[in-house]
Amino acid sequence: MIPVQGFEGKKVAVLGLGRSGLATAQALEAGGAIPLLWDDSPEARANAEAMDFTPVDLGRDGVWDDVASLIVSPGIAHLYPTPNKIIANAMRAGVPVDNDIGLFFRSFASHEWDDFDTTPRVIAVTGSNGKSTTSALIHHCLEHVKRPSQLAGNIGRGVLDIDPAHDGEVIVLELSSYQTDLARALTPDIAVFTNLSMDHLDRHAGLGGYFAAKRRLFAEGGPDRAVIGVDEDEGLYLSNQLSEGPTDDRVIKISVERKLSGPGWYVFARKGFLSEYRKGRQVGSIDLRPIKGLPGSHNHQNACAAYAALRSLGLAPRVIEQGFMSFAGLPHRSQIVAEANGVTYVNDSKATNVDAAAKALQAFKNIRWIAGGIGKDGGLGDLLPHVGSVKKAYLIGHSARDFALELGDMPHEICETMNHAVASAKQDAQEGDTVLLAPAAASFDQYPNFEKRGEDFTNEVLDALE
Ligand code: UMA
Repeated sequence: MIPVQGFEGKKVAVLGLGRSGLATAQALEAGGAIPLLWDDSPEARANAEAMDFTPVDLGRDGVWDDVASLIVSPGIAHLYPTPNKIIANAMRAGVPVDNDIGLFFRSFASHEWDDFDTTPRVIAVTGSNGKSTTSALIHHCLEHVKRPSQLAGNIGRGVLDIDPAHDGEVIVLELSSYQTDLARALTPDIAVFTNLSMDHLDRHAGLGGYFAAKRRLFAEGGPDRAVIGVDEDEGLYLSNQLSEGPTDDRVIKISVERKLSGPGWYVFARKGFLSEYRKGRQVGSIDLRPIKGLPGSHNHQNACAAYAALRSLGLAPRVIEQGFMSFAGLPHRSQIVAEANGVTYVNDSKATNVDAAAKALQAFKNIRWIAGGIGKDGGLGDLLPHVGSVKKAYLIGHSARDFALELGDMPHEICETMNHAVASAKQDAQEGDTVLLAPAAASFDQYPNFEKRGEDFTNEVLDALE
């Protein structure tokens, strides 16, 4: 773990005792701070007690008198839709509110680094979609070249849980808007912005607030190198703000919608071919089509982002290509879980919003589409232009009927459960079809999280094929 610096002998409150909160508590203690821990859930408090921590009720009077900081877990709202009461009280008492990401950036560098030949570096990846795959792909390619590397953040491992860096190590962090919004220090060496689409709007009071939260990654101290997806207006604007002019190659622009040209540094993918141009000359290219772990244009965008980050670390194009070839993809993201009788079964449970689902729908043909759960604001809206490859939809969960209304004439069936949806899709499927779970909705009506939903789909498929 990374011992937290700067709070020796001081009390630091920690709200939320999930993955990030428990790692934070341990890292604070390792750095000599006195953590005061609380979670609104009795079960989470019991977990903490099992780890020898004693929870302290942060709701009681006078608790903030000598507390140096409050560290908040990303899932707990500090402002919108309404601030959590404990956070609001801390703010009223003038206690600085921060999160594990802020603690990480202030604590990561250590005196041991004085003896290193190569200073450790941090790559931070944000964006609405593709940030997990991009982060994992960067990490995979670094491992492929045997460069020391660790992967943490929104992808599932608390950032303070990682081991102190080795000489030349590269830490790859996936950061959500919840995490970038609150962090008091955000100083990656390389920052990546994949794309922006509607998500988490309740937590940021709309798209502007959501973009502002992500932009903080590029504002606080400024990374040495920024990799920016410019296919949306927001990315284009961000790249413009960071750049001194057309020849400034501190910003690497990436696209999957158009060929980028000019005197700067560009990486783009068209018709399955990735190209890198610098100072007007092509310096690298990769045929992405045979790479099984990166199907579809959304994954080609992830490949462009990872490629650009790795190039800025100095890896050669051929070495990156070899890394891409051996990348198996991430669970729940365009993950092929079975192939039988000419039918492919794909789990994209991570497609929790319309934009991610649209990308999955564009990556495959002859689709039997399993969708539904808790739909997001705006319904299926932006997805409808991309359903051309869908033969039939199998609708589950809370939004099944609403989705059915929006799909209009498209063949569909209200299935309610995953079991029913998989059984119907399997029965209907013909050779050459893809049965695709891409829900375009959150999972919480039927599952604790998208991972459990993806696992249920996979198990239902494997059972049905037995
Ligand atoms: N809690 C309270 N009071 C509240 C709300 C929650 O005490 O009002 C407590 C809960 O009882 C629970 C704890 O807070 O014990 C959970 O905190 P959390 O939701 O922040 O979950 P963690 O386990 O700490 O996981 C967090 C990220 N979760 C969220 O952002 C919601 C994980 O991202 C991340 O992997 C992990 O830190 C390690 O960094 C998950 C996620 O869903 C994958 N991210 C969102 C997404 O990808 O869309 C942003």
